[in-house]
Amino acid sequence: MNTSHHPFNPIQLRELATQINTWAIELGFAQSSIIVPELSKEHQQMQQWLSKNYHGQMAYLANNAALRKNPLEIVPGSCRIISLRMDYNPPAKNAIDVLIDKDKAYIARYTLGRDYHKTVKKRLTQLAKRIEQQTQQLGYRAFVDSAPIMERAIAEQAGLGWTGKHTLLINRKAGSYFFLAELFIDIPLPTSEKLVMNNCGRCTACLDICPTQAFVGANILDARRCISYLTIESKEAIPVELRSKIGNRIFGCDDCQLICPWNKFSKHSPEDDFKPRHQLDDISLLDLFNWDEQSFLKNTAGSAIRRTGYQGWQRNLAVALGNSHGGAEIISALKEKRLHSEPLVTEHIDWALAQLSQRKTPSGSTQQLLITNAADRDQALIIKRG
Ligand code: B12
Ligand code: SF4
Ligand code: SF4
Repeated sequence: MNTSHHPFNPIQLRELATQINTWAIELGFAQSSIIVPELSKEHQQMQQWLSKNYHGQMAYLANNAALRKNPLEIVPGSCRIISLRMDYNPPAKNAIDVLIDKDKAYIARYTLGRDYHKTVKKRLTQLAKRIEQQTQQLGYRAFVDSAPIMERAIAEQAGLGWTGKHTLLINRKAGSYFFLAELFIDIPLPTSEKLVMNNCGRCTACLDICPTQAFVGANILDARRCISYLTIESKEAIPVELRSKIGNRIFGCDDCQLICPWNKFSKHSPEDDFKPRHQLDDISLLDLFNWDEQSFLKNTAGSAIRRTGYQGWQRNLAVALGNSHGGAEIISALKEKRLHSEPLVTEHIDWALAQLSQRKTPSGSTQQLLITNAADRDQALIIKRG
């Protein structure tokens, strides 16, 4: 990064800070705030979290501990972080309706459309270019979902929201369906950190609803049990005892956010990029299971779903089919795929076939379901289906 001296007086810096917030909104961000973070407490807690192995196979989370504590050191010459959030909640088929339908595939809301890394990074770069036009010189680096950065802790200090018991950031006016991103810059702009009150109160709905009981307690997630980890990050077999709890969630999970009362304030994102592609918000498990590798690659081009790879995709679908109503078509598709699959997938197909052969009635699952009425989320009910 260029560490050149910027000859701006305090008034110009203040004006620039205000302009940056306006440009950020024009570029599709919901909010931005400038900060010099102080993360020693969060860093220490993260070390504790890592020492319990809650991160599973996400070894990258244990790397770069020193940089995580002092993020500005990641970009030599930088002296401020612009912390931003972008809403993603897409207009899509009602999440609960999909979760209840055991033959449909549930894909987390954040990834129904284009890969957010691409969209958000592009906007961050556009924001940097606008600042550069104004200042002539700018050293910067853009990050979104970048591993060595504690994005949530930074955004919390910046005042973009508070950390909910589910470990995600919540904004009073917008809920939690947003991405976090950062622009590191070398201009000493006035900071705008703000302490946001924690509004979780006595609520524990997210902790209680989690289908795999992944929370060790408030604010502490054992990622190894989280469906998001199991279906996206893990390259291994899904633990047998968790398979039936996964239900029809084939890529990520939103239950702890769907139940959160603050998400009644979430508005649909105006971004076309986040709108569902290939009807991924309303598609049957069988249709997706029938995709061959080429179709998978073609249909997930430019989508974050590619991250799981074709094997991971098939593994996840096999588990969900084992939790479905079953029927001749599903059983024959599983048997057919079994002939051409790698051992990881074959083992999950065998599990699915065994589940379906044991099933006497179509709805034998004790899967926890979440029923909420979008019009009145306060009336959210949690029921067990026997
Ligand atoms: C690794 C990761 C995951 C992992 C682990 C999640 C987790 N909670 O850590 C997995 C794969 C499970 C995951 C899942 C999801 N993720 Co994710 N993930 C990340 C990533 C890359 C790093 C997060 C991290 O550092 N985790 C490590 C742990 C240590 O962090 P932590 O929970 O905040 O740790 C604190 C607590 O453990 C606490 N603690 C520890 N001990 C103690 C003791 C006490 C007493 C207390 C009070 C606290 C405490 O202190 C720690 C530090 O503050 C970030 C991007 C980034 N670079 O920050 C995105 C990020 C957090 N994920 C995001 C999203 C959207 C999701 C999902 C919703 C996706 C989905 N729909 O499937 C789910 C939500 C699951 C959940 N409830 O968290 C967004 C969240 C946006 C927001 N509104 O907050 C982020 C910020 C990505 C982004 N750029 O937008 N994710
Ligand atoms: S994303 Fe799903 S599995 Fe993960 S913690 Fe939230 S409710 Fe539990
Ligand atoms: S569900 Fe309740 S406890 Fe969980 S994050 Fe939302 S308000 Fe906080």
